[in-house]
Amino acid sequence: MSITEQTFIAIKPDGVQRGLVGPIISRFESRGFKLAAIKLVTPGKEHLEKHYDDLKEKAFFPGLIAYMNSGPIVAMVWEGLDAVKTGRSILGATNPLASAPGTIRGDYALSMGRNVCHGSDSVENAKKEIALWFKEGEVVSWKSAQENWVFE
Ligand code: IDP
Ligand code: MG
Repeated sequence: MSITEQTFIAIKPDGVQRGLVGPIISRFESRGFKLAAIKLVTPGKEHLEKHYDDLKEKAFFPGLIAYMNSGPIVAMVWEGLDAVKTGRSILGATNPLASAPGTIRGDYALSMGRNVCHGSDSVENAKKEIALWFKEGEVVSWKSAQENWVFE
C-alpha cells in the first residue's frame, strides 16, 4: 500500500448515458485521490473481451460485452493510498442490491448487468488494465497541490 498506488476505474456506458460522469468523478476527487489519466472511449468488442478475459466462460459474458460495447466509456486512472481496495469500496458490491447506500452502485444502480462502473480488483490487475486501456504517456505524473492536506 502506498500513496502512489494506482487503480483503473471506468464509467460504463449506462453511467455515461445517465449523466453520472460528474458525480462518479467527484467521489474519487473528494476522497483525496488524484486523477492520473482520463478519456472517453468506445474501444470495441475485441478490446472489451480482453478486458473481461477472466469471465469468458460465464453465461453472462456475451451480454456483458454487448453492454460494454453499447456506448462510450470513461476510462480513468486514480492514484492514492490503497487506491485499488478503496476504489472497490467506493464502487460497492458487484450486485447493486448488495451495495451499501453511500457507494456508487448502492446509490445509482439496481442490477448487475447495469452497474454503472468498473474498478480493478487487485494491484496486479490494475497494472494490466492500465496497460490495456492507456498508451505510454497518457498516464500523467504530477504533484497535486492538495497532497500535504490529504496525507500527513
Ligand atoms: P466487478 O465488476 O464487481 O469486478 P466481476 O465479477 O468482475 O464484478 O464481473 C464483471 C462485470 O460483469 C460486473 O460488474 C457486472 O456488470 C457483470 N456481471 C457479473 N456477474 C454477473 C451476473 O451474474 N449477471 C450479469 N452480469 C454480471
Ligand atoms: Mg471484476
